[in-house]
Amino acid sequence: MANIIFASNNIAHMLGAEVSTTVNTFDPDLVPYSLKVSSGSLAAVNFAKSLSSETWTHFRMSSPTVPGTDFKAVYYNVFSLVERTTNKVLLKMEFCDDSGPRLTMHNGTSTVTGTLPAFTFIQDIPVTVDIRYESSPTEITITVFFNNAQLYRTTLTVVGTSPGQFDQIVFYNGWTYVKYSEIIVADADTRNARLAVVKPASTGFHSGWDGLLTDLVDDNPITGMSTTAPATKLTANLETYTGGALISNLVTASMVSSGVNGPTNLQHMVRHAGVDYNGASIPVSDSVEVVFTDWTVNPGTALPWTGADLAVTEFGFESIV
Ligand SMILES: [Ca+2]
Repeated sequence: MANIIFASNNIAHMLGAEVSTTVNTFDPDLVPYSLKVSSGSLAAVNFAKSLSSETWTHFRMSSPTVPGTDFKAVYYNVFSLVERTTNKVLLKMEFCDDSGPRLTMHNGTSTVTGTLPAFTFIQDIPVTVDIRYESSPTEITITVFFNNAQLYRTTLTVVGTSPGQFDQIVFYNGWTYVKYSEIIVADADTRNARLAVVKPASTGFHSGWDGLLTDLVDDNPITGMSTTAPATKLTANLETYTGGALISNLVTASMVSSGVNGPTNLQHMVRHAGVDYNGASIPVSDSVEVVFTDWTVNPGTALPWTGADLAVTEFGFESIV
C-alpha cells in the first residue's frame, strides 16, 4: 500500500478537536471515539508534505442526527487542505444537502469552484471520504470519492506558480452534528483503508525511560515519558487488537519534543522474537510534534503484518544523540 504520512484518531494530534463518544459516529472495534469540532471553531491536523506528486486524504464522517432544515440551501464549511507556509487553502469542501458538496480549489493565482452531484447524508451511516490531490508545475488534478465511488474529478491548469502539496487539514464546525474518525494521509491510494488504534498496555523488555507508560496513552500532550540520555530504549506490549486479520501498514505515532540538553533524535522500535529493529532517525525539536514511522512489513518476519503479530511484538522508541 501507500506510504502513510499521517494516521490518527487522537484529539492530541488534532489541535482544537474534542472527543465524541456518540454511538454510530465511530467504529468501536477500531477506534476509541470520534472527533468533533465545537461550534464556531475549527481543528487542524499538521503533517509533512508528500514526497510524491500526489497526496491522498482519507477520513470517515458521520452524523447521529438527521440533517435538518439548517442543512438545506446553505453551504457549510466541512474541511480544507492547506499549504501552511503560504497559508493557501488548496481545496475547501462545503456541504449543502440540496445542491451537493461544493469545492473551492486554488490554481496558483485564484480559486476555481466545482460542484459534486447531490449527496444526501443519512443519519448514523458513516460516509468515507477520499481525496486524491495530484500536483505538478503545470496541472492540478483533484478526484473525490465518497464510499469509494468517484463523485468528482477535475484538472486545473496552473496559473502562475503551482501551489504544490498541502501539509494541513482543517476540519470546520460548519455543520453542527458531523463527527470525524480514522484520519489518514498517504502518498498513494487510501480507498478501502480503515484505521485501528492500538495503544501500549504494559512495559515490555526495555524500560529505560522515566515516567509512567499510562501517560503515553491518556490523550494528554502535557504528560509523557522522558530521558536525558541517548541510546535509551522503551518498548511496550500492546492492548488487544480487534481489527482485521491482515494489516497493510503499521504506523507508530509519537508526540515528541526535546529538552534543553536532552537527545535530539528518536527512532521508533519494533521488538520481535527477542530482536530489536529500529526505524529511521527522526529529529526532535523543542516544539511539540507528532512523528510517524510507517512499518510497511514486520521487520522480524519480512512479511506483511498480521493481527496475530501484534500480540507477540513489542513497540517503542529509542533516544538518539
Ligand atoms: Ca500523555
